[in-house]
Amino acid sequence: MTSKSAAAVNPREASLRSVDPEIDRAIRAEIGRQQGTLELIASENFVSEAVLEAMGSPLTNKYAEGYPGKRYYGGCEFVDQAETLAIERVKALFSAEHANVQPHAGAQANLAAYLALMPPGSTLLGMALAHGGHLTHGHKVSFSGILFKAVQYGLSPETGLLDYDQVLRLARESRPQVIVAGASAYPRFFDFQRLRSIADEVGARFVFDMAHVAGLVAGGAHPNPTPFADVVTSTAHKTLRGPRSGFILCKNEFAKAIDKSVFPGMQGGPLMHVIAAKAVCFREAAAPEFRVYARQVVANAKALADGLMKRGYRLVTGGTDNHLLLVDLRDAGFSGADAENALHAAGITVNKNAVPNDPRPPAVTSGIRIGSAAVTTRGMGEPEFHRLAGWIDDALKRREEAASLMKIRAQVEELCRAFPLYVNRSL
Ligand code: DSN
Repeated sequence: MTSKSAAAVNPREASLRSVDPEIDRAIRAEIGRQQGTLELIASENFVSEAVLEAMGSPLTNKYAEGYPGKRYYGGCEFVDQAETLAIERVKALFSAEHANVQPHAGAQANLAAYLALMPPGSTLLGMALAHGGHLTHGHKVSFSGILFKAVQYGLSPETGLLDYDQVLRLARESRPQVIVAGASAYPRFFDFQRLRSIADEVGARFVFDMAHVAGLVAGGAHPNPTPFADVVTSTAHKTLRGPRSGFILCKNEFAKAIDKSVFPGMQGGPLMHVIAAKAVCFREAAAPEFRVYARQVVANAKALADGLMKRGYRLVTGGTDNHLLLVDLRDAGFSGADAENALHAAGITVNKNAVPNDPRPPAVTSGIRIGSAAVTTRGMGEPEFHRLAGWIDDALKRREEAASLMKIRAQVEELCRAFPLYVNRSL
């Protein structure tokens, strides 16, 4: 006869609701928020139930430092299968020679890429956060500006577009070891060929951070940086619609250095449940329906851009090629923070965002960034985005009228009910 110790815990015996009602309540409230509001934060999306299932699986229990077939722990035969599937799928998706799917997030992917290509103290040329770049592209408060001599490029004041002549000039002057491109708030394509030739001219490595547009690339709605860059970094959770996490693609020449830089250089045990969820995401993104999705994301962003410009709003670069737009509120008489708050009250979630040459501080800003990926996942198309442009305009004009904002919110909620989300997750 076997006896069960009092210390035994069968994870299936108790639900979250009974073990931790406070956390359960917070999660349910958040699901309700996602279901009942319009999510327009450009870096967010809604993952599938299949991705959620993989993320919530007991693979979280497994330590697997190392790589498939070369682990520092026993019992890795099944997580090896999951990681190998993720690697092969993401290589096929982006036509990459080598992939590392272990970075916990995009910032880690960038750190690992830089440290694989240059020692601390080297020069990094990247796009300024204030011009649409990213903290990890050389901002002084991030490791990228602390560990490296960061030189920053930006947009041309005349055209509002990325100033490639400035990139070339700064590259010639500073002789960087790495040039990084890619953005979190730039609505246009990058000229990969031009950046490649600038990097070649000064003997730099070229890293492209495609975190924002990875899903558009996978779905054929955006050019693929992989043939041009030495290393491509990304997250999986933005337009690519996967779990919150990062990954790195590179030429075979850099494979060993990248893998060593991720583990043991930068991380310990990989999150195997998240890697399994990435594999699911890469499979979903390879399906023909994902190509339809990616095209619709861009069409919806363009519809919203047209709707806002028609109503007199100024957009940085005058429109969009991708999933996001940046509304320039410098002449509007109210700030990005005011706009974010008014839209929040109307059930529309965006983030305040600096615009180039923003006179306001980063916690206030003179812009809002709007993205189309998440609501497109709900099935919304151009007609809904045309309505959305009207609501955004109304909410900003009536930003001090609580009753008007509530009225818009009621219409938003009605629209959300027509495009349900996570229907199997009852509240
Ligand atoms: N914070 C992300 C974004 O919102 O774009 C980038 O890391």
